[in-house]
Amino acid sequence: MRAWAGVAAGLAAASLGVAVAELLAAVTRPAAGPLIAVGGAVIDATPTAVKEFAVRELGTNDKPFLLGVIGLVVAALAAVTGAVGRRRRLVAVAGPALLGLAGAGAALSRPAFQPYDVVPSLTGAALAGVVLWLLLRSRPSGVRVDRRVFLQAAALVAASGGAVALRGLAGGAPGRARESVRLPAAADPGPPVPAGLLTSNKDFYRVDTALTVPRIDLGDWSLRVHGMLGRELRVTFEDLLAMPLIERPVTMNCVSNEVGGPYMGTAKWLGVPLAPLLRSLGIRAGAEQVVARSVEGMTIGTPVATLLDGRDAMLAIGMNGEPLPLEHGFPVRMLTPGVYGYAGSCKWLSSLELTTFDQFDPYWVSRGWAAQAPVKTGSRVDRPRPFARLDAGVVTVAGVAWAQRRGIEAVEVRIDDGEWAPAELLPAPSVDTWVQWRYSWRATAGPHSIAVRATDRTGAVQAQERATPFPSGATGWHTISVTVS
Ligand SMILES: Nc1nc2c(c(=O)[nH]1)N[C@H]1C(S)=C(S)[C@@H](COP(=O)(O)O)O[C@H]1N2
Ligand SMILES: [Mo]
Repeated sequence: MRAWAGVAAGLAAASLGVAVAELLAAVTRPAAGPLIAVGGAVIDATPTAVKEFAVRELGTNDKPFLLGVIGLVVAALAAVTGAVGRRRRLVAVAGPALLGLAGAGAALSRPAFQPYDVVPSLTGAALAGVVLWLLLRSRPSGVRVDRRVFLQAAALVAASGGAVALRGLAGGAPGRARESVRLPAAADPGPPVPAGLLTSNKDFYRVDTALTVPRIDLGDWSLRVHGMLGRELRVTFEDLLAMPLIERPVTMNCVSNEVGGPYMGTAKWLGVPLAPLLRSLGIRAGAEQVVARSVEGMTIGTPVATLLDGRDAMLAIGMNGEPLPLEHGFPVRMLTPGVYGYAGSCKWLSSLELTTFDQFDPYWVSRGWAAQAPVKTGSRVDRPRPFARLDAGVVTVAGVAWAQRRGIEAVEVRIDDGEWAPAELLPAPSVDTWVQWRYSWRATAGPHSIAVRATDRTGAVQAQERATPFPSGATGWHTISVTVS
């Protein structure tokens, strides 16, 4: 047998094995599929600096990219196994076996694993081993190789494998549970929201470590509230719908956002206020943090003092008048105004535990990010775009500024090395949302820089010195360059 035939046999057997494993996982537990499990293990093992780099360079494409890389690695290993396996049958058996063990091991390393999570990977690997064996001995020795028949068989196996894998990765019935939800009106609807202030759900940034969006069946879901409390509570989605709801416009920020970056947005959130709920359960003395856990294993810790200081922290079930989109945490997420998302806004919530700081380090804190994570005062130029080419004359410079909990007192704009000039602030509904600002600039021909800085209502001016997002959020004045002619 030629080398190319060995490569084709290896690829075909591997794609069939992966496909069957993903399909089995789709009906047992999608997170146990080999691609998702290995991807999740890679994400958790990736150093923070690399994760930050991936978020910065790839944005929401970081997950398809990772899956693609894993696919390529598996394909390369499968090709080598096929080519070498022609002569050394031990390799043809050992290759699939090792890949299967890697998939099973990754599945076992995932949060909330079950022993049966090894089944998809091991079954897929066994099948791949058998198919590879058969393909490699498909030519009786001495008979001329029938290229066409072999290629057709390999192509068929590969194509069916690819189709089944896609089906498995796509998961179960998409969003039917969500479509059945009718949100009640808020008992306390909050302040009116000026037009143009909100980010649409479709445009709202997404940052998380979930390789596939969890699809939660409302029938299976409940939230457990436990730990240092007088009594424990378990509530269903129906229970939450029956409680008095609040609706609040709140701006959310990702701590990974660079100065001028896109990872922030403002939505109107509907939910159950958290402080009265916790108080009604009897918070025991010494409880310091609430650890939120999600169905896929994220842990996010928020200080108890933060949640009880009067801000509208909530168990959010609605976003801009709709049930939470799947990507933003359906059916229920935490939302803590004024705290970066990694420290207050766990999506796909499954439990809340009251504990101490010593007892538990949440996911990002154990990776070196700050345990206390108030959003820093900031501002951004949205118009004109960086490196825009403009006509001389009056140009409207515009953007947003934020200082959740404190509120924005003033925004100033500076052209080149000129004086700081006050921008006009548009009305904002509360201290927990960004403020839109604009400034009329008489632009003259030539290259120019435009800088912005905000002052919050404590009188503090936004920090000028550049800080990286790690470990507690970026600082610095957003400055863009434009050319006027
Ligand atoms: N379950 C879960 N919740 C999570 C995360 C996550 O990775 N998993 N990421 C957090 C981070 S870092 C941010 S900034 C916000 C982003 O919320 P969004 O994707 O709805 O904008 O969700 C937070 N909640
Ligand atoms: Mo984040």
